[in-house]
Amino acid sequence: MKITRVEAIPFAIPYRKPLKFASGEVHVAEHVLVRVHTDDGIVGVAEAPPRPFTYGETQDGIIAVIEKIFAPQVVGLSLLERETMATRLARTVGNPAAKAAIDMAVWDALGRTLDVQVTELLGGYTDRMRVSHMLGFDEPAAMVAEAQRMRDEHGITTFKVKVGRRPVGLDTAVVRALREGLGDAVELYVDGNRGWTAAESAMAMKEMSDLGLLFAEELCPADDVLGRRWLVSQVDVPFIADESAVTPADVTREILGGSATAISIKCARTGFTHSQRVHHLAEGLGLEVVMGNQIDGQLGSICTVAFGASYRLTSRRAGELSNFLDMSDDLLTEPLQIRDGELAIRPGAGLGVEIDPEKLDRYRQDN
Ligand code: MUC
Ligand code: MG
Repeated sequence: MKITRVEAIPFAIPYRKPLKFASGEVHVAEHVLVRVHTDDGIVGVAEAPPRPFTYGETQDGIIAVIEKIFAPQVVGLSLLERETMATRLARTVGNPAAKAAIDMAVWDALGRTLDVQVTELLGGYTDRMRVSHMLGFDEPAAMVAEAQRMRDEHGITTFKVKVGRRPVGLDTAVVRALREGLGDAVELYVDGNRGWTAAESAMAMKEMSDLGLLFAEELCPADDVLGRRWLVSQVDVPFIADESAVTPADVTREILGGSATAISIKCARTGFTHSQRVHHLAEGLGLEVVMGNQIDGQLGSICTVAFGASYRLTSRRAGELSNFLDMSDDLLTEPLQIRDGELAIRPGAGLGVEIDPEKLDRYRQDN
């Protein structure tokens, strides 16, 4: 069970439909495939999606920090020494996606070694989650058509709407059009990616107060400390901290300071080990939790559902598991399928997925 090698492989797969939101846009999935090898011949896999506009990581930077700093610190450890590994990686500040991918690949390798699913190792609560689809910036009619297509083709009935444009009416018109076009049976919530001020956010939420929103997420920057507390005190739906609350310490600060009332857990930035810590904290604090998406491919999405299905709290709400539908292709031998609005974990050991060698050859950028 000893780790012998950690590989970081850059790959690029274009998006069929680029995702646009207040803090950036993504046209090509330029991710890093991480493979953790053991002395038993086991290989665990995970992917790191760089999000330079959110966490400052780039594809080149993720590869460099894994090859130069992290791999030498984990090679030689047993798959069971995950706490030692987490402590070693924590000596380096930042680099959340690089650390998370190593952590998840180690859990996958452990599951394959023991012949159990990662979900069983973590908590084993259920085997599937309802799916929430993310709608990026576009004209109202196009966003309604996209949501209707997701509902009709995949049975998805929960939508996260990207907001944060100016004037705020651009986005409130979209949410109104979605409610009118899809009716009361769908769940809608909004994510501003810090695009508005607190005052703009309050105005927008007031304008949308009749639309039955489920949540509001990161409408304005958490660094506008008093403005955000003021906003959260008057919004009458749970206010999700996403990029402002990555670590348990961030979550504690945001929640106890009154700057958020719910949290997003993203395995792409906290892996499984630290996502567990955030989950346990959220459970203790009695928070709403949404399993978020860092615009992951299929490998990242299977990681998210594997974790989300492990606990009651993380599987209660629809998880953001469908961004891969906007990609032109992927790396897995068997593509993920969203059926009746749900994504199930894979039955095999670990994460239960395999990388297709031909696809990896086609999309890797280092050969
Ligand atoms: C989200 O929830 O914000 C956009 C940037 C990122 O890191 O994740 C996405 C979705
Ligand atoms: Mg968000």
